[in-house]
Amino acid sequence: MSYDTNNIFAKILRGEIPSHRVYEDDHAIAFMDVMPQANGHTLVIPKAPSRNILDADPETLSRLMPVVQKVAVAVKAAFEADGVTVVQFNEPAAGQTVYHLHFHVIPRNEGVALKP
Ligand code: DGP
Repeated sequence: MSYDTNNIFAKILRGEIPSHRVYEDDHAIAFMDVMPQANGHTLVIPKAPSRNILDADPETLSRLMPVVQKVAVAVKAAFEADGVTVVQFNEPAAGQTVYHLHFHVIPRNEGVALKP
């Protein structure tokens, strides 16, 4: 499948849709998820146009993963969480609904289930 430049995260990157950005560098941004599965649910996306991990080039991934780690550490501390779930989905069959590569960073606490 090809990359659709009108996907919601592409519009967020271009500033056409508002978002609560918590991190930005030359290659990636992080912003709060509008449908959080837990308080502090954050999304990390590359600025490069990849549909998902299946078509992402290795350079995009190698630049993105340190940001995912940085955001995971920051979110865990900011929300005083016991742990962090880092997850991403590829194609509709796997649960992907927005077709710009993204990692979910979700603070977790002992005994607390994710919101559906
Ligand atoms: P996924 O199933 O992995 O494709 O998850 C897409 C996530 O994106 C989902 O948790 C909800 C979030 N989302 C969808 N639309 C918007 C939006 O307009 N703004 C923000 N901040 N998040 C969005």
